[in-house]
Amino acid sequence: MQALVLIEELGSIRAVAQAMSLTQPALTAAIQQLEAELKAPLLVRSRTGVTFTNFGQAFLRHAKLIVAQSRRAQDEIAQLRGHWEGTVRMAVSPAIGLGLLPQALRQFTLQHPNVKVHCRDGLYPNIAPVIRDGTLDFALTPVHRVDLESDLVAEPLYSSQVVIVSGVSHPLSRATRLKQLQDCDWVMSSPSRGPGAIIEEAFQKSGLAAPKVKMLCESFLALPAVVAASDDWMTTMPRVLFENSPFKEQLCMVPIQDALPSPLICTVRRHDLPLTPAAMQLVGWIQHYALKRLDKKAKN
Ligand code: TSU
Repeated sequence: MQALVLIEELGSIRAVAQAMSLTQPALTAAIQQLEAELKAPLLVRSRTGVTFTNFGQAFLRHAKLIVAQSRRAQDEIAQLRGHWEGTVRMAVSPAIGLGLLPQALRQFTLQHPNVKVHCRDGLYPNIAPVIRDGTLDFALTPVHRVDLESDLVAEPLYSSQVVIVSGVSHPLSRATRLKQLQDCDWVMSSPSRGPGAIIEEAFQKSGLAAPKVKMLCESFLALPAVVAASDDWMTTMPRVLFENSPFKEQLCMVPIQDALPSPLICTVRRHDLPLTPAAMQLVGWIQHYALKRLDKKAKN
């Protein structure tokens, strides 16, 4: 099963045999034995590589979950025995990555120096398949809770602040009302069910026609650069991303007075997969700093 998961990742039996320190004939024989047991071909081998049959794709969905679960089971037992090792795998939104994550990780890695952390970018709903198949332990991402699929659970952390941003030379960079922006060209930072859709929601609430979306840019590394280099594009991004952007000098936070929706950042995980003790502790640190942040906000 592990080999099949790796075959999908690496695309070649030879590469997988190497990665698993097996000979190619031994790996091929193991896969053939599995195919014989299942009475179904899983792979199609060709000169250009290897692809999955429909049976193979169906089996792979189970294999991924089983491989991820057995890794978690090993981690959990080791951690319950007091051996804090293994890996926590998560995805984070840009607001978390630039906001709470650095402090939370610092505390966590001081506490558990032998637990590896694998952190990647990701927003709901795009990230849902890799939470579902067990690749990730959890994601820290904005979610419309009404929109959450029933096999996932979301626990709220805090609301992030979103701002409208243009290049400094955009003719409407000093606009104060949403309706002034109705003819602008927009760069969306996520597909429609993600937080980038906030601008669509804001336009709808203000009784404006849907914004003209000219580009979908799902790279938060490229987004500020792309907008900074243009005189005609507007976008939305988390305030913390604008404030920390190396392109800040070429960007302008458009001072719109109409309220914009604030995405609720949540911890999202599969409802039927409990977190490992290490994952729980890391989430605990994130919750700790989220609460501190809420306290500070309430005091100001
Ligand atoms: S964040 O979740 O607060 O990082 C976020 C991401 C993307 C957009 C708004 C907020 C557009």
